[in-house]
Amino acid sequence: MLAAVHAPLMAQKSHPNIVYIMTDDHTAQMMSCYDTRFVHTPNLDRIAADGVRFTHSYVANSLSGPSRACMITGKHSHKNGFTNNEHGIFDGSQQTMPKLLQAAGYATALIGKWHLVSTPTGFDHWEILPGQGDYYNPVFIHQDGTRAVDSGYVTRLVTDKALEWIEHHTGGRVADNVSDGDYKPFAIFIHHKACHRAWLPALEDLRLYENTTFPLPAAFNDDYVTRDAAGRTEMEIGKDMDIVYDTKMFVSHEKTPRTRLSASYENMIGRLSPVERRRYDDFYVPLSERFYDEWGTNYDFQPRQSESSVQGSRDAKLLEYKYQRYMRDYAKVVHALDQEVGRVLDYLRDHHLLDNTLVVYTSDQGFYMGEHGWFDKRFIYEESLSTPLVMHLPKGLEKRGDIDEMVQNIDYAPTFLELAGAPIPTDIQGVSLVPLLKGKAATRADKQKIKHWRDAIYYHFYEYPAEHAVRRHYGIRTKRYKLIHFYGNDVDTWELFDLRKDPHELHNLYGQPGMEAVQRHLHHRLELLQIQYDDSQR
Ligand code: SGN
Ligand code: CA
Repeated sequence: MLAAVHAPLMAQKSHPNIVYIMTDDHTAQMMSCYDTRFVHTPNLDRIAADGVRFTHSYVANSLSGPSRACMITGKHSHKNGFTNNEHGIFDGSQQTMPKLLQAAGYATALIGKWHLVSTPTGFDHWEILPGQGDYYNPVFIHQDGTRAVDSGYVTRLVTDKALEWIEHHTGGRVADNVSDGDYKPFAIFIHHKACHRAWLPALEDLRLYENTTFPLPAAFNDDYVTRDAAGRTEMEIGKDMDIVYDTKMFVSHEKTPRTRLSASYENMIGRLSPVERRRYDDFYVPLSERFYDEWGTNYDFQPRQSESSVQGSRDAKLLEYKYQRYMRDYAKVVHALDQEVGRVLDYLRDHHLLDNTLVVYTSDQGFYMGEHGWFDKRFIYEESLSTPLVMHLPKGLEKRGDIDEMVQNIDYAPTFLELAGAPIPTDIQGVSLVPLLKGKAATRADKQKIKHWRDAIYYHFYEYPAEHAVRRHYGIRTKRYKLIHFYGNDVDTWELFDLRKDPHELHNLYGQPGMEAVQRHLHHRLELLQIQYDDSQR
């Protein structure tokens, strides 16, 4: 199935390979090198421990397709044209970083979730999941347009295919034995489906984390007072998580209530073979029977009035049950991801490729793990604006430990191009992170760039009306403050947060006495960013 990629070397062999691993909806709270409260991810932590961890890493538009488009173009959504999942079709004829890498002599490959609707361009080899893809026995679309089911769990299959391509490209040789000119430097984009909703674990991981009771996060019972748009979403664990689809309370077709998404759930687990299904049911059915014995069909969640009215109530008990199930399933899915990333790292180590390879681990955006009572993403609020970003660096990039500068997913394209020795087109809006990665090797010019690094980022989310009902908004985040404008037919509100005093963004200070100067300054900065990025929304 693999396209031939052996071709004469063009790029300098000294240019590093790039292994870019991007997961879906994997948030920093669920990665132990960022947050030790919930899970243990030893392999992801290895990348941070041997390399660098970005502590202020953000996306430009917290949604899958838009994020991917920002990443491969180095441009904000209004420039790359893919603003939302619902109506977006990526224009693959435009300039992209994979195409520029190809032109610089790189072999390029893409495996896994693509989600940009149009056929991938700029990759010598690709094999993608249709749309969101499936966890169990998923279909892959091949470069010749054919579709076929692969048996197994998606996280493992994506990794298998990625390693198979690297093996094919390098001839499987250990790097020390490869003479210059033998194969082109490569860039592979490994895009996992995990850990997207509905968080279906690998069968061997079903029983993990079952004895863990996860602590409740900050603002779990948020009442959204002063934040109008936040109070009008459909992403609350309590009222919006589907008891069958999300919480997996399913006994059998006959014995399970029909919910909005129960048919979709039956389709997802209907992909399992009879033997696999038995293993799956052995775990979830007893849990579900106990749940329905206790709750009957009376598991609907009443919208809450205030925090105090929830505490100790029946709804509070149901909410916490759903939260624990959500956390456990998500944690299991992350476990497989961690193991499979470990397999890639081991492969690179065993083939002596680590010295000459940049390994990036990131996600298409962050996610809410119960903060504000939510799952999903979309908002410019911290948990979903942020995305994990850790890197193993090739020789020559000597920085280690934390990098605290504000970086954004539009910066990946110029970074990879600089490492490939390719010119960075002037219409790319991100900036190369290479100066931040040099450490001891930084030149005076690099130090100047670091000194004058951006002190604010721009964000714009467009997908409304849509699932989860998050209103359109744009905003600015500086080191200390955030200014947001929610806009549209049914909303026109501003929010301002002091992240130092209010890290969980509960107190909207917009229009408050004493905030006048800060507010004026942020409005001005926001306008400057919109001019800089040429976004006419004002
Ligand atoms: C699906 C999910 C949503 C999710 C979007 C976008 N619903 O529509 O919960 O917000 O994807 O996610 S589901 O019923 O299909 O699971 S994204 O990461 O692809 O942008
Ligand atoms: Ca996503």
